[in-house]
Amino acid sequence: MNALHPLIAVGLLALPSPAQEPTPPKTDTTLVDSILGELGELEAPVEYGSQDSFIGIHGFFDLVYRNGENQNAGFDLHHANLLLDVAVSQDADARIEFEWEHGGNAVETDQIYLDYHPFANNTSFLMGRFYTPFGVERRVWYPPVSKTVTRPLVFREVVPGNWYETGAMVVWKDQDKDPMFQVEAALTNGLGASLDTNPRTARQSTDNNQGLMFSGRAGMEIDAVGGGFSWASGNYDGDDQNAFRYLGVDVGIELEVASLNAEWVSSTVDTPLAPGGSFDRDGWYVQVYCPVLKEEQEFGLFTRFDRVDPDSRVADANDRNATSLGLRWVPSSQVTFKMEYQKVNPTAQGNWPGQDLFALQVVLDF
Ligand SMILES: [Ca+2]
Ligand SMILES: [Ca+2]
Repeated sequence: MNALHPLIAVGLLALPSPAQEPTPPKTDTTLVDSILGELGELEAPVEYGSQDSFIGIHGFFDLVYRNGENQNAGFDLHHANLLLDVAVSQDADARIEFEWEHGGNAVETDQIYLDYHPFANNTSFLMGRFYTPFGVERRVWYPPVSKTVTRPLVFREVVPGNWYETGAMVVWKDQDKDPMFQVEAALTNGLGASLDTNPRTARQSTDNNQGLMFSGRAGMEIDAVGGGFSWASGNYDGDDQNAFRYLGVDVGIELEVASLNAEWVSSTVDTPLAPGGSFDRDGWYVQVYCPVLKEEQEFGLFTRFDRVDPDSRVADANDRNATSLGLRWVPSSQVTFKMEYQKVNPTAQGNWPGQDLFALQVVLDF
């Protein structure tokens, strides 16, 4: 932040009051010196900080109207996110992301990390809280970017949604080549005690055990086709006895007429109730987006097929698939409208409430 230019400051002090006849201004040089001295100190705080930081402030919010079978209908101010992206120096950047979810009922800091890249070979070291390098849905979930209103079932019930972790990560990218390779690897606290019952609440800020989680993704892009393998493993209970493992595969194809994204995830969780036993969770999705308009206004159609089995031990109504159809319209810069119809089908008998869902979303990003 620039303080007042010293000449402007002197000019302000010297201005006559409008009610008076213009008279030669008298300048209290002692006062001017004193104020300029204070301004000088404001420009260079002694405690911390850099005069040369560049701070980008961005964010978005989205309002969703949902009407699903056997559910309450209504509006949800789903996300309001504020992102500070700070360029501190040639080799250090930072990101801080605050999220107010559901009108502020849930407040989280999704990401706070230092991105340190002292070498010129496309290697970054992230330290702090960041999204686990597993799969690629984490890169496109933001409502202004995502083509759909809902997120894939497998990334809510197997992978814990915005899977943030605290620790350190290295990102290596061979970005100027074709094919392009990218490797991300992280050592973090890992998931916590509720993983066997609820993956989303198993995300944790401070570790509940001695063990760390290793996770990573190795990916490649050739022209319009990309893909990768992801892995995560650790122990989730307080005694480091019960392990979890995640394996993921992703594929993406970007063509002029359509883009296709597909991911498959499988996870094994040791079962504390049956020592030596374990169960599996798995699921996948395929999503296709077809742009109809690209210039000035964007308009496109999407469809997605989801499949999830959150617990291999039982065949119940939680084993289900979902088919989504919808459209996305960007009528003016930074304003996005989406409409989605989702039909959910349990693949086993059970007590799942049929969730024929109709959703409307408006997003503003800035
Ligand atoms: Ca741990
Ligand atoms: Ca099942």
